[in-house]
Amino acid sequence: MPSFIDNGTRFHLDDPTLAPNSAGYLWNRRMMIQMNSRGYAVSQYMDPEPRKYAHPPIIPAPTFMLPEQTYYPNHPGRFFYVRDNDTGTLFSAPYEPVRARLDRFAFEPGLSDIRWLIEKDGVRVELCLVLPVDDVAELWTAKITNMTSAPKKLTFVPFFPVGFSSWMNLGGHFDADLNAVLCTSVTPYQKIEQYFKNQHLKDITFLAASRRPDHFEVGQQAFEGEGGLRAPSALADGGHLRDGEAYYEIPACIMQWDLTIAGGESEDFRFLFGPARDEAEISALKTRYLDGDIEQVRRDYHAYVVEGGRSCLKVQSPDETFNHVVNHWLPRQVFYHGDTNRLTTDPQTRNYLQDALGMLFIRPEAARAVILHAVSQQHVSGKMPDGILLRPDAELKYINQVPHTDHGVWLVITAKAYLDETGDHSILDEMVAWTDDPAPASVREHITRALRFLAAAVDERGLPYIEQGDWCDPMNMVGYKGKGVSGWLAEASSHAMSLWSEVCAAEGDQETAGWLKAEADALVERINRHLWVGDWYGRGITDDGVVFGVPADKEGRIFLNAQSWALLCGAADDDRKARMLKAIDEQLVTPYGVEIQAPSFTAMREDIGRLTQKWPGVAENGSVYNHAAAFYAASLYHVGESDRGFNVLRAMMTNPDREDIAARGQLPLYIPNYYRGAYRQFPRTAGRSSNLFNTGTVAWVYRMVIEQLCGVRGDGKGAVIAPQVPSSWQTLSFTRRLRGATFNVTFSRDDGIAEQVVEIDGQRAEGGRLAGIEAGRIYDVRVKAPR
Ligand code: CEZ
Repeated sequence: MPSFIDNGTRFHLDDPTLAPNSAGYLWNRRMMIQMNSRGYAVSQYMDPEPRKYAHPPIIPAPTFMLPEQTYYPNHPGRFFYVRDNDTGTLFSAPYEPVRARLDRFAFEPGLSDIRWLIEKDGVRVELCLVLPVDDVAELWTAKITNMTSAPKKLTFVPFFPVGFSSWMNLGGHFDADLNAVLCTSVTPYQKIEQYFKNQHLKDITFLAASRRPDHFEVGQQAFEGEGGLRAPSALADGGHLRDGEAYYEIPACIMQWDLTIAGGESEDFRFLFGPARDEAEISALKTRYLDGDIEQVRRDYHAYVVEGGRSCLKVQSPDETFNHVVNHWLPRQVFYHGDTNRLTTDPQTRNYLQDALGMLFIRPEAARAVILHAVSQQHVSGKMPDGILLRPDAELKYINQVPHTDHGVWLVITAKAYLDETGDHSILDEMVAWTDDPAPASVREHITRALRFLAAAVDERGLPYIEQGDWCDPMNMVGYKGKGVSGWLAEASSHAMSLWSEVCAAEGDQETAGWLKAEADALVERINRHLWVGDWYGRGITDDGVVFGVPADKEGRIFLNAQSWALLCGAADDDRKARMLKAIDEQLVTPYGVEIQAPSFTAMREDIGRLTQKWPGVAENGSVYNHAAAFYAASLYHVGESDRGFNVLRAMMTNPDREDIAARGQLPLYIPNYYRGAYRQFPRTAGRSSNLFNTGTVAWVYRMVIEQLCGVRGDGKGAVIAPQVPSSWQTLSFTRRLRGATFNVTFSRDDGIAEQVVEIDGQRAEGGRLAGIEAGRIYDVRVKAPR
C-alpha cells in the first residue's frame, strides 16, 4: 500500500507499475537529479551553463527539463542486473530494464536521499542514492543479501548508460588506477573561439567503484547484443563482460562481480557516478566520497537540505497528507527553487523574483539579495529585463530573448512581501545603479520607477501592452504588432500599484502613494469598461482590437488569470464576483484542480499565438496549470472565500492512495507545474502530472498557507493573526517563526461565539493585531472561531 513513512519525511511505493513516471529528486547548487521509481534518471549540472553527463541515444533539448518526461528502453538511468548463476534467472534493480516480476518492490524517496528495496527469488537488493553538498557527483550504495539459508552464486552488474554525448568524439575505457570506467568525449563545436571556451568542460562521465570488478564493458552495443537491455547478450548463458572499450561507439559504465554469498550474508558496494574534466578530478572525488565516511556525507547533505531549508511553519491539522506536504515537501521544493534558481544562469525575471517570494519564508536574507540583484539589472527607464544574469559571462537565452511586459509586477509583489515578513525597511534606502546608468538610486526609487514604466506602457484605452507575452510566455501573438493589450497585466499592475501605494504611504511619501492609488483605481475603471463581457473578464484585446477569452469564443472562452487578478486588484464587486465564480465552477473546475482556460485550443489562433498550438490540456493550453491555480487560491483567500481557496490548493497535492497516484502518475512529494486539463474534451488523460517540479506555484502556495490559512503575517512593526481555517477543520495547531519570534497557535471552534477571537498570551488582541514583535519571544496564541 503506497503511503508516507518516517513521519512523512519519506514515501513508500510498493508497485513499480502503479505510476511508471513517479519520481523523487535531489539537488545541490551545482546539480539536480530526478530519479524515477523504475531506475530512469534525468540529471543536469552547471558547468557553468546547464549540461548533462548521461545522454539519451539522441540529441534532446539540452538545457531545460521537458514536461511529461517520457522514458524508453535506452533512456539514461541507473540500473543493476543480478543473475542467479544456479538458476540462470536475471532481474534488474530497481526494475528497468529487465522488468522481471519481483517478490517485493519498495521505492522510498526521502528528504535527503532516494532508496529502493527489491527482492527476487531469495535475493534482496538495497540501493540508496545521496549527493554531496558541494560537488557534482552521485554517491550510490548497493547491498546484495542472500535471504536463503543456502549459498548463492550471483553475478552483479551495475549498468549506467552514458549515451550519445558528442558527434565529434566519444568513447571510453576502464582505468585500473582509478578503478573506474571513463566515458570520454569532446563537446562538439565549429568556431575556433569555442575550442578555447570549452577548455574547462567536464567531458568525461565516470563510474568509480569501491571494489575491483572481475570484468567490465564500455561498449553499450557490445553489452546489449541481440538480446537488448531486457536480456543483454553479454549476460546470456552465464556469459561475462568482455573487458571491452568503446571507440566512437555509444559508451556505458558497466562492471561485473561474480559473488558467492553464504546464506543470510550480504555484500556491500559503493559507486561514484558523475562528470569530470580529467583523471585528477576523479581521483579527488574518489578520495572525498568513495574512500571517505559515507555516513558523514549523508549527515552533511541531510543538514544541507533539511536544516538549510528549514521551514518557518510546522502544522498539525486533521489532514495528515496536508501536514506532511506542508511540513516537509513544500518547503523543500521552495528551498530547491531559491537555492538553485532552477539551475540556469539567466532565470526569467518573473521566476527569479517569485522563487524569492518563497525563499523569503526560509532564508529572508537570500530574498533580500535577489531584490537588490534584480534592480541592479533594471533599465533607468524603469523597465525590468526579461531575464536576470547570475554570472558576468552569462547571456540572455531562449525565452529571455522574447519581449514580455509583466516583469515589473513581480518586483513589487516580492519587495512588499519582504517588507511584511522582515520589517526590514532599510532595504528601501539601499543605493543601486541601473544596468544602463551608473548613477545609483534607492531601491524605493527603482521599484516606483518600475511602476511608472508599467503605467506609461499603455494604449489609447490606458491598458498595458502585451508585446510578445505577459506572465503567459507562449501568448506571443496577441500584441506582437504593437497594439494588443493584456487584461491580466492591467489587473496585476493595479494590484501592484495598490501594494506599493501602501508602502509609500507608510514611508510618508503621500504624493507617490496618492499617484499610485489613482493609477490603480483608473486601471480598475478601464478593466471594468473594456474587459467585462457577459459574466466574466476577458483575457485581453488583440492587435486587431478583438477582446478574447469571452463567451463568444468557441475555444479559450474563459481564462482563470483574468478572474483571479480581478479579485486581487478589487475590480470585481460582489455581483460580478458571484457570476465569475459560478462561471469558473461550471467551466474550469475539474477533479484534479482548476484549469487555466477552457475550452482548450484545438487549432492555431494567430491573434493569440504559440499557446494555442500546444496539445489541448497541456501546459498553458488548458491544463490545471498550478501556478495559475495558486493565483486563484490566493485571490479567494484575499476576498475571504477561504474554503474555496483551500479546495483549490488542496487539489494540487496528490493523495497517497493507489487511485490518486495512478490517476496523476506521481507521488505526493512535489507540486508539478501542471496536471493535464481539457477535462471536458479529453477526459482520458486529464489529471496526468507533468512531473516537472520547476514551478512558481510553490512559492505562492507556501506563502498562502503561512499568511492566509494559518494567517500569521508581519505587518509594519507588528503582526496580524487572522487564520482562515477550512470550515471542515475543528482544530488546527501550528508553530510559526516570524522575525525571530515564535508563535505557538492553537485554533479551535466554539458554539458560543459569533466571530473569530484571538488571544495572545491570554490577552484579547483586537483584530488579531500585535503592535510589535519581540525577537526571541515565544507567543502563546489561542484562536477561537464559531463552529
Ligand atoms: O515556462 C513557464 C515560465 O517559466 O511558463 C509560465 C511562465 O509564467 C513562467 O515564467 C507560463 O507561461 O515556453 C513555453 O511554452 C513553456 O511552457 C514555458 O512557458 C514554461 C515551461 O514549460 C516551464 O513551465
